[in-house]
Order: sequence, then C-alpha cells, then structure tokens
Amino acid sequence: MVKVGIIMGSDSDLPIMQEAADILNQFQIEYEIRIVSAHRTPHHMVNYASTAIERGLKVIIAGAGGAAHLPGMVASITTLPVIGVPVKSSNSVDGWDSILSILQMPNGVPVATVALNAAKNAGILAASILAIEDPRLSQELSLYKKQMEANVLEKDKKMNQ
Ligand code: RP5
Repeated sequence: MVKVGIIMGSDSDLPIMQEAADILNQFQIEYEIRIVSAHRTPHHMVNYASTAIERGLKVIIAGAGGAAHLPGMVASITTLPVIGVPVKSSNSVDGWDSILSILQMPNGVPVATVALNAAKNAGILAASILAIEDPRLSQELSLYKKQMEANVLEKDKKMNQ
C-alpha cells in the first residue's frame, strides 16, 4: 500500500526529488511520485491534498523551487505531516526564495523543511515517521545509522594512517 506521496511543482524538480524515491526504495517503503503544481494546477493540488488520507497516504514530501508555495498549501489542506524540500530551480535566486517560502510558514500550518535540495533527508524523515508504528522499519533505520557511523569511523581510520 502506498504510504508516501512525493510531489513536485515541475518535472524539472525530478533530478532532486528522485533522491527521496531512491531512499524510500532502499527502505522498501511504497510511494507514489507525481507532479502537482500549486500555481499551474491549483485544482489538482486541492484534490490531491484533500484525498490523500482516504487514499492511505501517511506522509507527503513536497518539493518546489522559486516561489515554492506547494508544500505550505498542501499542509493547509491536509492534516498529514508535510515535509518540504526547497529546490534550487532555474527560476530560483540562489535557492533562498524556495527555502524561505517553505520554511517561514505561519503558526498553525507547519511544514517540516529540510535543507536546500535535501530530498534524501526528506525520505529519511518520512521513514522515521512511519517507523513509529513499524518495528521492521525502525530496525532498518537503526542499521542505516550504524552503517553511517561505521563508514565515518573507517574514513577517520584511513585519514589517520
Ligand atoms: C516551481 O518552479 C517548480 O517547482 C520548479 O522548481 C520551478 C521551475 O519550474 P519549470 O519552469 O522548470 O517547470 O514551481
């Protein structure tokens, strides 16, 4: 059953947003990946966000660049947790416009904003949310952290040789 919705404002966001899909694949989490634009397809966005719960989604990862209104608008419609990925797009001023558009939400409508282009972290955060009620996934995340630690310690060892 699809648990995570990965959405993005444009197909030009895909090279970044694919990283969220890749890590979800690694954790064997089912997801859907769609283009939903707040500005170009507003009715599609309202429909997507307002039917997300009944379709079984548990978390939404939303990426957009420039005047990045998609994550915030989706969060205004659904009660699901929304993770926002600011994308440094062709229309972006160094990424700051996307970061601030997604980060600076008003009280009452939070978006869990990750770093610029950090779709991989968005996928890991989505996995962490799902792991609250999934012992297998929790175990996988624990192994992932241990592996990361081992990798860094190995690099440290090599550097110190
Ligand atoms: C945003 O505008 C999209 O999320 C994308 O990051 C940016 C540019 O879109 P395109 O002009 O490449 O379609 O809404």
